[in-house]
Amino acid sequence: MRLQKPGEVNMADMTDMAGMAHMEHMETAAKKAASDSKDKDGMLSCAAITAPESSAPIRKFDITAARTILKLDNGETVEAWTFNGSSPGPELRVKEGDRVVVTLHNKDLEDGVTIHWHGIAVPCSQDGIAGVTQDAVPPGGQFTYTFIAASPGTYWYHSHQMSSIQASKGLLGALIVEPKQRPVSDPSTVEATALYQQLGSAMLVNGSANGLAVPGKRGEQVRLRLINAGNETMEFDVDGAPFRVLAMDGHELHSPGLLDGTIIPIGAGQRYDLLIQVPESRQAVVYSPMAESLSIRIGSGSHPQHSEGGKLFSFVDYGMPLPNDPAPSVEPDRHFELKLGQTLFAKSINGKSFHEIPPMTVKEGDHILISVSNEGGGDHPFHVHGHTFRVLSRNGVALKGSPVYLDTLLTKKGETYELYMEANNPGLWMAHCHNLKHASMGMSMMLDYEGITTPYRVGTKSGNLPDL
Ligand SMILES: [Cu+2]
Repeated sequence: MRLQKPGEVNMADMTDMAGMAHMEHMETAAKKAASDSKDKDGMLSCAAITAPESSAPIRKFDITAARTILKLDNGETVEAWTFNGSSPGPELRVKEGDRVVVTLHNKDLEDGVTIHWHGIAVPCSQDGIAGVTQDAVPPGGQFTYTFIAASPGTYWYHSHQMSSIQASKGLLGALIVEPKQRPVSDPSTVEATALYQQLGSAMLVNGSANGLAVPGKRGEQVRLRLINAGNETMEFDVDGAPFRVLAMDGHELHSPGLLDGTIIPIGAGQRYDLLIQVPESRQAVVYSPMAESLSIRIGSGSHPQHSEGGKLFSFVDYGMPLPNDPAPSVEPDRHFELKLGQTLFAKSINGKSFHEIPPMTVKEGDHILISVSNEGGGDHPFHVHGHTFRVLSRNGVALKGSPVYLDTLLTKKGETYELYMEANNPGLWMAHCHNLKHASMGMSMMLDYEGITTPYRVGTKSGNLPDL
């Protein structure tokens, strides 16, 4: 497990510094760079990249991480790690454009804790990555995150210190950014969040082991925000009513059509917003065979007939192209090919694992093309921090429906996708599989901007182990 626990790694240049004589000097220089904004070599510290002052409305939250004995509603007791005493932690609801200020306190988690804002393009210093953008917050310590919630949608948050351990112990929650103006595609009058997670051995939705009831009258339109905060792909179907996919990963789709008998596969870390109209029979049910006791009952009529089968939803031809589509027509400045697979003992990208994978190095303003292939070892939901990418093609077939913008792409064995991204958020960013167990086994790399450095270090020396 050497790869998971290097002595000391600088994620800005991936050198394993353990035992290097000039290490102390370099660390001091880097820490100094955090206070000056640029050091003498013209390097800019990630720690100095913050949200600019603005007159945006401020929304403040306090979140305390602590060990908690949770009693579930099925009678089971779980030794959990919680945010504000529950798992999931509080649903944070803000308005588009708000300045979100969250103070994280660590009561008693010995390994330290952070919060990563999954899907939000925050400034580098606010991304919550232990050993890259900050040190893990020790017991008794605190860290205040500040960012602008610029893009409305369904997001979530989780610890990115020992993420595979801490997320499954319960350190996660939903983050909803309400739009200033409701999109025309959304006529809903009711909305509900359904966050699915694996807490120890229990599958839960919104912390319940018994499913979810969403009130709704006949004919009413419900916006359902589905969040997969577990490690495995979940497939959902909707019984009793046709439905639409309004948004993926927080980004609205254009002219989404009605679906019936269609299975929605949601990869780990992904979000789907569905629009479901309460039928004449007054109840629709959202059901996942992976979590049979966790169905979502919408409305209050008789239980609809469950229909087996159906075809898998594909975003390749769903919805309509935008009339004035800002489609990326420029030649990419950088092209990266990532093969997600496994070696004998590890999960790998291009045959290497964790800090041994060469980073994708870019500079601000670059147009980036990324080809991602899944060569096996399970589903790999590929997540990029700090950016939203556009999916151009799957298996060589260009998308012909709505444009699709994601932060997490579900890939299945044998699939290849082409993604387009603009380098518009200078920093040091992780790009990893969001089956966090795979990330902890090495399927985690960096997207580094030229000229950005960090005073923080990953490894056993600092105790910052973002993906363990
Ligand atoms: Cu994976």
